[in-house]
Amino acid sequence: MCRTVDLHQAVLARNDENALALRSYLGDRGTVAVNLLSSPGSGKTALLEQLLARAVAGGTPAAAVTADLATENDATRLARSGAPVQQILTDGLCHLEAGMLQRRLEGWLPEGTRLLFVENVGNLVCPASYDLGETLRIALASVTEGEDKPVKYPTAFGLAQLVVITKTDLADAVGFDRDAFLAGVRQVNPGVPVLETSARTGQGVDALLAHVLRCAAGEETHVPVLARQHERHTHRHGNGHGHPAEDGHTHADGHTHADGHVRPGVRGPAR
Ligand SMILES: Nc1nc2c(ncn2[C@@H]2O[C@H](COP(=O)(O)OP(=O)(O)OP(=O)(O)O)[C@@H](O)[C@H]2O)c(=O)[nH]1
Ligand SMILES: [Mg+2]
Repeated sequence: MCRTVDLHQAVLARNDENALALRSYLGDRGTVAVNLLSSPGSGKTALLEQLLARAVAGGTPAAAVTADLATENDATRLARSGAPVQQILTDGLCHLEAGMLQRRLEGWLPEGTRLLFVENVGNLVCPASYDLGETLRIALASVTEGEDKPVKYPTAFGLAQLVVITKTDLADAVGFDRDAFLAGVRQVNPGVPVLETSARTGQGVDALLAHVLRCAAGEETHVPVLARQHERHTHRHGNGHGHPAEDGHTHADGHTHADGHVRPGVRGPAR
């Protein structure tokens, strides 16, 4: 008998299991993971350099893992902050997976790390579907990329719990249409907080770190509509519960629908 196996769905399902284990591993250590996702060159590393330096100066134990297909350039840049940093080379893969991150953390993640920043591979498509056990997912876009990125990449921006506009020092030079960008964000992810930053001038970096710390303390949560829709879909068709999920109820495995993180099984459509 022949059986059709959807390889992509199988890979995502395995990642969800690994992300569940990773979330619990991090939770046991009191570590909160922040997943940064954007297109190549939009300024993830530059912003992280600033965030890590401020976290270190402010006495918040922070660490970072950065992923690329090639080179250790970003790890070298981030390590200048004084925070512990690891580079993952993905061997051609366009995204990070939970298992890859967990393997890198084991035996390395320093005791007492409060914030673990994870710079994903520069890509607005593949990484969007992979839960990394994070508590906060940030989608970034620089003013030089154009205003339409949120609507062109609705999974990446639709599953974010925070959207960050980068390189605002260049906004006037490139004629960035802020209102159009914000309208696009509202369309794919109503209610998501949006912060504006420049790693060059430092604008908005303190506010961003403060937001991350509030999320880590559970004081700031945003559950994207897209995440709720996918969760309902998963519950009806994928996980055997046989009923759509309602926000606020608790399952036998202890997870609830009001806790604000993008849960295993909550992901964008397969691409
Ligand atoms: N003017 C200006 N340039 C910036 C800013 N942030 C980053 N850049 C520049 O943009 C380029 C790319 O920045 P990176 O931080 O390497 O971008 P990235 O998102 O980490 O790139 P990948 O890791 O390749 O995906 C570099 O030349 C930075 O100096 C900013 O706020 N303002
Ligand atoms: Mg980078």
